[in-house]
Amino acid sequence: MKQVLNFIDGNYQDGSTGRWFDAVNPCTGQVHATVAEASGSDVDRAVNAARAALTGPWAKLSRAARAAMIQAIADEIDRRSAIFLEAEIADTGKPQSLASAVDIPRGAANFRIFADMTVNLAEHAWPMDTPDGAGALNYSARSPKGVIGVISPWNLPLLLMTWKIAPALACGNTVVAKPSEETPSTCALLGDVMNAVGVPPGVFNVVHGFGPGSAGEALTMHRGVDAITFTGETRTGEAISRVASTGARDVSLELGGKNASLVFADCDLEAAVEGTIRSTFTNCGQVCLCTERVYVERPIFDAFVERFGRAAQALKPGVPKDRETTIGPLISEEHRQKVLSYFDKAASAGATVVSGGGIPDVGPELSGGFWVEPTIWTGLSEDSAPVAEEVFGPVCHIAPFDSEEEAIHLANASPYGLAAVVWTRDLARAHRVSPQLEAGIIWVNTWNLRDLRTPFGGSKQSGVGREGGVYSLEFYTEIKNICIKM
Ligand code: NAD
Ligand code: 6OD
Repeated sequence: MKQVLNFIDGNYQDGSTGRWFDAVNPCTGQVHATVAEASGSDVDRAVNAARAALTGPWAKLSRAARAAMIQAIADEIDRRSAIFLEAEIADTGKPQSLASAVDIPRGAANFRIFADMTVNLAEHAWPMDTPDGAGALNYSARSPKGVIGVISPWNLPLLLMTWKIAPALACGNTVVAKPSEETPSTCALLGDVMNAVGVPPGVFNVVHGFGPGSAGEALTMHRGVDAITFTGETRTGEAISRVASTGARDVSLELGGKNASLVFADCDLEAAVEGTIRSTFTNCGQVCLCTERVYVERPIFDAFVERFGRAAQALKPGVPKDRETTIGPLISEEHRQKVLSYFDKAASAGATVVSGGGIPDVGPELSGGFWVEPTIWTGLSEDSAPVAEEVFGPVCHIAPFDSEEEAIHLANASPYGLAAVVWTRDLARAHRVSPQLEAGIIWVNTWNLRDLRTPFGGSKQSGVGREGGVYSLEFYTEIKNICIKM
C-alpha cells in the first residue's frame, strides 16, 4: 500500500503517533494509500525547523535568487505533472479533464505569479519637511512575517495549498502546511519538489492529520507560528480565529459561501445556461464559488429551467480518465450523507425536482463510490434549509424574480458573501448591479475566470481579508516605516 508521509526539516518521516489513516478513492470507496498522522511533537519539530530556517541560508538569498528558486518550483511541478495528476485524482476522484486543465497547472502558476510579483515589488517613499529645515525621508520596507501555518480543505487540494504556500515562500517566510485529511497526497509530493530545486531544509514542512485534537489544532495553537492562513468551513474558521487571537497573530480566512447567480431576461440564454451548468456543477459542486442559488427573471424562467434541467441531465458521471466523464463523485461517504440529507429536506419542504435527487447508477465497479445526481429544485422558500445553507454539492435552487431591485435583495439575503454572477447583455445594468452585490467576487457573463493579481476573498461570513496579487503580499509580509533624518 502506498504511504503518504510527513515532511519535516527536509525529510520524509512517519508520525510519532504511530497511527495511520486511510486515503480513500471517492470513485470506488477503496483505500488507495495510508497516511502517517503527525503528533503534537511532530508539529512542534516542524514549527521549530521552520523557525530555525528563518535565519539560515533561506534568509540570505537575495530577492531575485529567491524568486528564481520559486520559479524553479513551478517548473518542477510542471515536469512532474503526471505524478501530481495521478495523486490528485486518486484523492478526489475528479475528472482528469478538470484536474489536468485547472488543478495541476494552477499549482505551478501560483508559484510563477508570486515569484514575478515579489521580484518587481516597489516600496513607497515619503520625503518630508522638518522644523529645522534639514528634511527627512520615510520609506517602507517589507520583511517576512515568519513561520506561516497553512491549513486547507479537500476540494481543490493542490490549487488551494499552493495559493498560500507560493506567496508565503516568495515573501521569504517559512511554512508548515497541513493538508486536508481527505486529500494529503499532492501536498506531500511538494516535499520532493522542494528538495529537487534546493529549497533549504526546514523552509517547507508538511504535517498530516485532522482538525480538533490532531495536527490542525496543534499547528494553530503553536506559539511558534506567526500567522495562519486557512481555507475551509466558516465554523472552523471561527474556531481558528479564536485560537489565533492568543498572541495577537494574523489570520487570513477564506470560508464558505451560498453564492447567487442572477439571470436577467436580456442575457444570452445559451451562454447563461452553459455558464450556470459550470458554476453549479464543476467539481461536483464542491467549489466554494459554485452557485447554489439561481434567480431568473420571470419572462425567461420556464425556458431557462427547461434548458438547464436538460443540460444537467446530460452530465456524465464516470471514471476520471474517461474523456466522456463530466462529473465526479463527492469527496466522502460522510459528505454524501450530508448532501443526501438536503435531498430529503428539499422533498419534505415540497420542492419540485427538475433533475436528479438521487444516486446515479454508475455500474458495479464504481458502486462503492460517493456518487450523487446533479440536482435542481424549484418551488422552495428562501428560508428553507436547501436554499439558505451551504450544501457544497451538485445542487441548486432556481427561483423567479420580477425586478432588478428584487434580484439584488434576493442575492444579498444571505449571511455569506463570497461570489455572485450576473448574466445580462445590458452593460449599464452590469455596472449598476455589480457594486450593490454583497460579495467579494462578482463575475458578469462568466464564472471563475481568474486573474491571479486580483483580490480574492469573501465578505460577511465568507471570510476575513483578501489574498491574490498584492493582497497576498500584504498578508505574508510585515511592513515597517523607516524615517531617516537628513
Ligand atoms: P473544514 O473546515 O472541515 O476543514 C478544512 C481544514 O481545516 C482541514 O485541513 C481540516 O483538517 C482543518 N481543521 C478542521 N478543524 C480544525 C481546527 N479546529 N483547527 C485546525 N484545523 C482544523 O473544511 P472542508 O470540509 O475541508 O472544506 C469545505 C469547506 O471549505 C466549505 O465550507 C467551502 O465553502 C470551504 N471553502 C472555501 C474556500 C474559499 O476560498 N472561500 C475555498 C474552498 C473551500
Ligand atoms: O482560484 C483561486 O485562487 C481560489 N482561491 C479558488 C477557490 C475556490 C474554492 O473552492
